[in-house]
Amino acid sequence: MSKKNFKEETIRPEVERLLEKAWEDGVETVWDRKRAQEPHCGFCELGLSCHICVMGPCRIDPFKNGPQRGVCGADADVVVARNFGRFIAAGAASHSDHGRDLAELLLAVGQGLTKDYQVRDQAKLKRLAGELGVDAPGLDTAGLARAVAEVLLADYSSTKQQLAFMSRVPAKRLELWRKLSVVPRGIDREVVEMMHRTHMGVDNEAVSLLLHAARVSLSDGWGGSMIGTEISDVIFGTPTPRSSKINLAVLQEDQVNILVHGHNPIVSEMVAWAVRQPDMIAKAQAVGAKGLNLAGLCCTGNEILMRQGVPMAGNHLMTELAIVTGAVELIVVDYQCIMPSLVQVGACYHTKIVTTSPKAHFAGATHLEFDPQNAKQQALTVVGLAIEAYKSRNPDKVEIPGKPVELLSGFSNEAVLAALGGSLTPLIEAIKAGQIRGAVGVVGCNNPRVKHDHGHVNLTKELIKRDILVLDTGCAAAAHGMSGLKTLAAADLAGPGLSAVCKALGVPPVLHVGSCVDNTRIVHLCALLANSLGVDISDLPVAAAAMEWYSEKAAAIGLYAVASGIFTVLGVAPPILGSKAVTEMAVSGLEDVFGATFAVEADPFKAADLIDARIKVKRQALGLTP
Ligand code: MSK
Repeated sequence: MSKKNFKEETIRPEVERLLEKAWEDGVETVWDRKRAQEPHCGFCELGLSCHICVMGPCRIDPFKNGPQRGVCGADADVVVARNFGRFIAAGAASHSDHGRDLAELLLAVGQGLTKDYQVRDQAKLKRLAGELGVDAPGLDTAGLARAVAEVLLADYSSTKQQLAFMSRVPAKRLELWRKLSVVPRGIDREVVEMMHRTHMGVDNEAVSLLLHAARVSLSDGWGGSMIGTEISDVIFGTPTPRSSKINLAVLQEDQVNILVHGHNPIVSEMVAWAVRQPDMIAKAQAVGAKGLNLAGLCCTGNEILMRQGVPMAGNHLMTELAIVTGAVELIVVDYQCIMPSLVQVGACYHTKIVTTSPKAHFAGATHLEFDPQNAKQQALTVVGLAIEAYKSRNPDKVEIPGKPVELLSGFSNEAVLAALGGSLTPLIEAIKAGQIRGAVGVVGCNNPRVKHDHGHVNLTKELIKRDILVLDTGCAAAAHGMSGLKTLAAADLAGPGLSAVCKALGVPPVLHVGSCVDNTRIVHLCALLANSLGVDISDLPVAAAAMEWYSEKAAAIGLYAVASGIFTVLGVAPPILGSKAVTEMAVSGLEDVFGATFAVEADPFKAADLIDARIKVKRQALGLTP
């Protein structure tokens, strides 16, 4: 990359400086590789290339000069819908498999097969057991853990008619899903059925494929992801508000720096335990460091920030740049959103990459597999490797730009309810009075095709200015944190109504609700609000936005939001524009089906206008001032 481009890539001066340093150090980054891929394949961008079978691969010509059908006879609509169906299935599978790992861990806890993990939130376990109908009198914590895990693991099967958490869905919404035959049955079943439907010669009708894609996504949002969130709270504790710091400058020049990256708290929680062990701190000091410093990246960072206040070093596009500081001894990863390039970037410095999941091996990384029996021991080994790596650090290569930014995190639904005094009534009253005009989930990734954090931060600033509360997760949450939007002082950036509510409650106008799987907290909160008001989720003045999304998981989240009745703005178009039928369905037709649609808008200021207009319409329909 030539030097002049750095400013165009990010809103953050410290990221810009590290891009420059990467260039000086001869390190290739995601932005370089993106440029090397340009121009991107137009057929693929439009969803018009098909490699589902080997009669092809095939391409449908969008300009109608070339082939309009693949070798099998599939037209543009079928090719696009099949591809999109598989895209959603992959995203849902990723979240749901993460949830399964947690359900299996809870089962192991219940069976007494691990000493390293326990139930930290017994009250939540009891509540969940009651909700799931397994609160048998006389069951101790282990018995409840076993029973809850068994019920939730059964949701992955193909023998049920509906998932356990359908009990949380407002009656009108569930009735609609029943009419449309999209009530999710088994989590694995819906994904498998999508793979079946999209095999050549099975489902060849775009609307039918899209409806099943919605069913798959619902099995994620009200199934696999929800299981992930709820069990993480049970095992590791339900988040409560806590302050911490964020930005690359949470790395410490005089300490052994360890980063956790990925999604699942199963590994990061153990590493957080290991760095607190006095003998490990002493070992770090013995090699000349002042101590051990742990920080997070991406969603596993969100998990331990929410629950333990462990600082965050940054979001998706900053993962390579964290290594470029020259101050990171080790990155320990679980799975998802971990660029394979981290191994090559690490090799340019002294940074070790440690993989931990049997599902996620990286060529060139050190593999230390974690399981419920060995987790603490493996975490200690990881920390030992980091201390060893510190000896190889080259002080001349160390540069940690910027300053840490304060933030408040930990707003689980339980914490929100507690802040409101135990009931949703004050929030509902504030919405009715127009102090809070609505709420928006601003979520999702970074994407090198979008200026880093520009979409998230500008949209959110616009929304809060208009008295719209923002709830955030994932890499969007880190973006907001680094821009100072998760502080009490940020209330001054909000409109007068939202600002007054935030000041009265002592909360920021942008509430961090967690990682990507924790978007389920948002849909659950919407369900609670809808139930309180006796309406459907689609009647609420709410919306969602993913301005910089890149992953299949984000697409699955967007689709379950829309299928749940939440208008959703995407800053990057999904690969569906090659089909008029599929595109029209996504941006308008779904309104008649689910009472919500997608909109595609890359400009965060225009996206704010779209959301604002939607909120006005919903407020008026409820008889409220717009
Ligand atoms: S980590 S899915 S880049 S939000 Fe959840 Fe960030 Fe997107 Fe991964």
